Amino acid sequence: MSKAAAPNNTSSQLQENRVFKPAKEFAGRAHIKSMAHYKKLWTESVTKPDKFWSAHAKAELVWQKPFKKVLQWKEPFAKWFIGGQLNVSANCLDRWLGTAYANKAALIWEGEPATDGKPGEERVLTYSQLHREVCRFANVLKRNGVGRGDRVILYLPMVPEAAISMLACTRIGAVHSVVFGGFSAQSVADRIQDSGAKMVITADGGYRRGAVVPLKKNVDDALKLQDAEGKSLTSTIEKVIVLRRTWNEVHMAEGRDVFWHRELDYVDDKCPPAKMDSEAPLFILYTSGSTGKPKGILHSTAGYLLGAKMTSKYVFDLRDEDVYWCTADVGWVTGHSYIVYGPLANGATAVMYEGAPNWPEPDRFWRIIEKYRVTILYTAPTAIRAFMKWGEEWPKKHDLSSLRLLGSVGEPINPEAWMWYHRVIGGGRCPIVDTWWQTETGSIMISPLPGATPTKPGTATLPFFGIHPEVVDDQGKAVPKNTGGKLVVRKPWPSMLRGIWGDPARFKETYWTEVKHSYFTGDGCRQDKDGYFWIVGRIDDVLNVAGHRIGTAEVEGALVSHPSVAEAAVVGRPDELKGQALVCFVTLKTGVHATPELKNELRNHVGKEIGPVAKPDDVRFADALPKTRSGKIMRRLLKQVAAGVEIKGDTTTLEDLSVLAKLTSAEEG
Ligand code: 7RM
Repeated sequence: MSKAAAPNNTSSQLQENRVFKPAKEFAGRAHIKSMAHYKKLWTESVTKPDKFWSAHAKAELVWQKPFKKVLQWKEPFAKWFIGGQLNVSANCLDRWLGTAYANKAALIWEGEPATDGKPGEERVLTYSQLHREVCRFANVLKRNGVGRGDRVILYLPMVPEAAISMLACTRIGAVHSVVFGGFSAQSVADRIQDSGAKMVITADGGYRRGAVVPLKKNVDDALKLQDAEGKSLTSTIEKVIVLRRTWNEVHMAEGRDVFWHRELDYVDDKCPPAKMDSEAPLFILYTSGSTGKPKGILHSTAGYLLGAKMTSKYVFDLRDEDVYWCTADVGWVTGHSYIVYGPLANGATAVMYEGAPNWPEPDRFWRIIEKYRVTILYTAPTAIRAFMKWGEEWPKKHDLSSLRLLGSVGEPINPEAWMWYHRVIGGGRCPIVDTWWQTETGSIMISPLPGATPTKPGTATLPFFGIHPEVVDDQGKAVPKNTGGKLVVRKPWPSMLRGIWGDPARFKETYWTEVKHSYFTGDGCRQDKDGYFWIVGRIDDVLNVAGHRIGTAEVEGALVSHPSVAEAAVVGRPDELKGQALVCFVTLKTGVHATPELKNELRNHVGKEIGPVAKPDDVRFADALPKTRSGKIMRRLLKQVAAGVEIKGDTTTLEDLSVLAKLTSAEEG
């Protein structure tokens, strides 16, 4: 075994022997019923991509004008379904009118419970009702000067109007850019400036753990911000539309700000869908990279929609009778593709929830699943680990027997969390689809298909149709099985990003320079003997300790497999002898005390799980780990803490700044 491969001999490799075969119920009924069927389709999809994508684009999407050519590839710029015209909102809504789906629930919305103990509000919108609301609001947009190609910032709570405004933009060909409600005024301003948006759609407030998030106030602040020369960052903004949600007092600027509900009085509900070119920009979504300010990831119309639709259908095995719930916020790509566009393009029923998983009690999710008889749950490992920490008693209080499929996204899922999710939430009967993808990829890239793919805890398994991922070395050459390397994608796919808004050079540099003729994902990975892809995490999070390659995710997996540990984050610290030393930040389960003995025990535990090379140099206990709003651990900050330097850079995405303060002031000992 090579040095590089040695650290892979981990608890997760032991999990490779635990194989969960597709349940009979799935193998019999799923869209893809066997491994042979999957392999045949996948092979066709990559050997004859034009034929494959042409057939699926025709079958899945409703076109206003047929496309002439499937793909034009001038690396790194792809154009898909050239000459075609279609409208995303028509594909999500109009196509269901006059069918049995018209009066089916499109969105089931549950608001956050009130502080006085009253249950959360509840709203159901059928396909025909959602269509009407989208048409009316699209007319409001037009009335306020928004047209084809104009950028619109959406800064909203998790209410149906978030989906309505996204769809209304697509109806008239405007380009939305959703900004997560947890971001600051500065982030809103930065995104307005970068995108050159004309309008902001916001709300007076949103509810979060019983408190009101002052969204409109943040927009007011954003619109006042200036650059170093005193120039406004947001001079392109002409109008602000304000939704009444919490009815708290807001300032309305005369001539600029208008109320959503008042505007509806001036419009009717007739709004024909704009004919959009396949390649027309659909949305921009900002995402953090390893350097600089967030990049505006640009997606276009036909390819994105096809990716979102097909992956929703095949990965979640969507059926007419499903009640599907993705717990992401629409401010993230997961919310775009798997709350709004994917499910609606399939005529599915999607649940949308406004609040936190542990407000007012840690059983919110399980209550909602029981109440609406949710059949498919799609959530993140970070949430699963929190539920593990809060204890089994919370899910045990509820009837979760409606669930038939579980999904995971956002980070590698450690085998312990996978097993817990499978046993406690899935009752041992639900397949888990561990879905690997990125904001940039638009839709799921690597994932099991529930009727076909045997799963193993901790791996996203195999590529989706048309996706050609490979693990390569520094020269861009494919590495042998069981060897770590860079994850790349060799061929363009329909839902891939079309660029970074306003910065084609950065697009090329970030994604198409690292490995020749390939899309560089930024993730480290290895394939096992069955060809399954085990994502290690971001390459910048892969450490090199004394010449050994160690995945932070692997060490974290080992740490959380210890009964005392709730969560762990591992970073590198510059070390004169070894290049990098391994520093672990650990939060403990309730009732466990931080002692020097436990530190030693954990070091030895990791040494035992992975190998002596991975034995941590330092274990530090923390009350909580600093995380982005989407639940990703902020390793950049932890690296600085580990190295003992001052915290620098953009900290606006911290879930809780006090967490960081605690860490920096905490003494080692
Ligand atoms: C959907 C989303 C992308 C990064 C990606 C990975 C990590 C996401 C998984 C995963 C292992 C997974 N978009 N990641 N899913 N790692 N297994 N199933 O999260 O743009 O916000 O993040 O997230 O590192 O590069 S994202």
